[in-house]
Amino acid sequence: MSIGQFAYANNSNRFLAAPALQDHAFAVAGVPFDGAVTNRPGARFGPQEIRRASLMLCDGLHPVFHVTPLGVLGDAQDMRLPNASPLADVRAEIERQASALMAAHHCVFIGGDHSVTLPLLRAAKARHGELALVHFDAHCDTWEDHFGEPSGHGTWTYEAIQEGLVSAAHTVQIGLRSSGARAAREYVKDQGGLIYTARELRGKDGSGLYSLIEDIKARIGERPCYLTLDIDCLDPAFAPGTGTPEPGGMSSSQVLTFLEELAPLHWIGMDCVEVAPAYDHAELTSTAAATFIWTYLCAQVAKLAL
Ligand SMILES: [Mn+2]
Repeated sequence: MSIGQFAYANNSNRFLAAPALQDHAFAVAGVPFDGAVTNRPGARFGPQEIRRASLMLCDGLHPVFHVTPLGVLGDAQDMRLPNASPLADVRAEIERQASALMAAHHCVFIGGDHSVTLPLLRAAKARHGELALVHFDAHCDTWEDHFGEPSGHGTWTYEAIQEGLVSAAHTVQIGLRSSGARAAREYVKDQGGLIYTARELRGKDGSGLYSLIEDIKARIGERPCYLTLDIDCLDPAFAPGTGTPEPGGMSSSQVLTFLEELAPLHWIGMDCVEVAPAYDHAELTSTAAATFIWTYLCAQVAKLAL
């Protein structure tokens, strides 16, 4: 036996130290683009930090789902993107690469700023049809323009509904709390969807969230569902390393309760975005992101065994 067999895999640059992507059922891919932020940039470095934080999760079974994604997971590394090109060109390239990955794998994408979700949804809609959407965020991302520009990291939800990528009635936003015009903040609700603001979630944890989670499951039913998780849904105490932090947010345990209890939905993919390591402390933010992605993957892998 070589000593390497026993070494803790802290030198891998792949999620959970998984192998390079081949014919695995599940794929992780980085989308290192942060050219559409309004405030602090840096989310292009999110994927590599989240991968590094994931390494402590690489050896063992999930405590709720009793599985590991290792064996069915490969890491596709980061997309290579035309970072200095117009946003539409960057998004076209993200969509092209995401489509190729989705054709062969159940995909988890690691951002990147939240503008990357629009092309990921375009690729997912082409494959699965109109999607249900579960959207964790401090921000509604339903602004009709981006400080005078047509699109950015705060417009994609509006655009996804307008384009028919997601069904407004089956869109659920969780954790919202930022300032903004009422028309933007309540857009999804006005279109027939569900919003649970961070204020409504105050003091609710564990079983205190179950009835709300049952409402979400009843609303979405069997529809193909996409998860987008902006790390700034968390309070900055749990996730300081992000571009647009908003105090008064969710706790890590609240998000984990949602992810664990919503596991039965027909998930077709997810992204986790807006981790900006330069503003992080003690790897809090990247560790939270890695744990959320790991929880999602374990929930899906557990279903394979049923
Ligand atoms: Mn946000």
